[in-house]
Amino acid sequence: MPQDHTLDAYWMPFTANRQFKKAPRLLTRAEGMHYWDDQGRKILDGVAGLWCVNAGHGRPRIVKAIQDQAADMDFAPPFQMAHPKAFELAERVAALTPAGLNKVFFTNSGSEAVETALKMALAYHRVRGDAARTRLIGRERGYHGVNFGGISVGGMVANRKMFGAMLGGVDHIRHTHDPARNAFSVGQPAHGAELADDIERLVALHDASTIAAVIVEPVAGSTGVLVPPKGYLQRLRELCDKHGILLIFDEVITGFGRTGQPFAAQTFGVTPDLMTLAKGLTNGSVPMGAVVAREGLYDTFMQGPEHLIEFFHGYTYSAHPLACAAGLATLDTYAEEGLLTRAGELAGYFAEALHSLRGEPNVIDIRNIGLVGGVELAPLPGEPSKRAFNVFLDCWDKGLLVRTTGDTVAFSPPLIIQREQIDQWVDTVRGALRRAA
Ligand code: PXG
Ligand code: PLP
Repeated sequence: MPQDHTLDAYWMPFTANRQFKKAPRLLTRAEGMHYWDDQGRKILDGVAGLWCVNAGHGRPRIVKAIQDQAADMDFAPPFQMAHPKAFELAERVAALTPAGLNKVFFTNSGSEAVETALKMALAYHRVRGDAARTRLIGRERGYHGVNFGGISVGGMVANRKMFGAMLGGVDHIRHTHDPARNAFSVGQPAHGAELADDIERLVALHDASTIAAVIVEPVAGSTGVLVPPKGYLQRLRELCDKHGILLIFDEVITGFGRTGQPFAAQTFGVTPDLMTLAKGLTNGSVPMGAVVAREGLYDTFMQGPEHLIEFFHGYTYSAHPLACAAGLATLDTYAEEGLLTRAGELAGYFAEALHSLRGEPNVIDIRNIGLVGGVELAPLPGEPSKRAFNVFLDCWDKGLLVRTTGDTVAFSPPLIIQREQIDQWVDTVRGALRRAA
């Protein structure tokens, strides 16, 4: 264990810094389904790093691609210049996304992808001559990263309340979490399609002519794995079409095979106008995000003199060569091993295993789709999120990495997981729940 002073300088993100620094959990190696900590303990990765290492850790093809790219060319300016792999990766991503979504803009994270998509939506209406459409609609309990646009349309109170007024002109539709009607649903809940009609309330309040876009996660991940009720996303799509509002799916977690198809848009059969991606795009190996836009949306920007920049936006590290190399090798790995549809093959087994936790102490709901699941616990009186955090610490002690959010324990493993490892996750969490009772 490092000495105390070596832990001082690092201000850790989204972490209980003082608690962590008293008893650090340090990861030093990773391969396949496992991490090893600084004590040499082997830890089963139940959360794909942070919902991102979909092909498992240390995949040789990805490692080699990054090494080779670093040696060949470290960096290429992305403004008024480019390198071949950026085009190649864009084409490969476009081939996986739903038909019609085929213009790919690269960022370095999911948060940046969200900012980019929101700006695209605003600029799109303006270049169309519909400049009054400036309002952005998010959803309660949404997570869209941590930048100002993302927290403005986001709906996590703790991520918003410290940061002042954020963006103006934002409103939110209701979330879909309805345990009274839907607790312990296996897969998509039966009740709640009508919650999409909340769009009509905001249209009545603000008028459709002022609304640019609606952004939702097809499955809310960070706020506790909230699976869309049957028919809900279809209804959102219909209402956005009816009112000329763009629909943005934030697929940062759901993208790259998590729900059983390459994208949740395909799993649920609903195509958005813009889609944000990150995480699984490079298997978590090099930071990268992307926005994928409808063909016609891109075309709308392509007017005016050809020497002028059409969209005043971009990052120094957009389409970074290392990220593009990693992304191409990642997509090869997914394709070779059929990983983008593997969650669908395992979903039945996983659902049964996960729902076997029903009846364990303090379990008040279980939710699942594809290879993502949430086990919601009754909060300790007066101490929200502590019960789940204790389960997290207990599992860590027993050699399992889980992710907790609020009082929900989330399951989101690499898509290479074996059935015995699903059992190990469920049994370890079961033990932790019983020990905590
Ligand atoms: N949108 C969604 C839907 C996400 O899940 C982001 C945007 C932001 O991506 P970046 O790469 O900027 O972090 C995310 C990220 C958690 C957790 O505890 C989830 C995320 C990030 C950190 C923690 O569930 N998702
Ligand atoms: N701040 C300053 C002073 C900069 O010059 C730049 C980029 O040139 C940025 C912020 C943005 O950095 P990035 O493009 O990596 O997002």
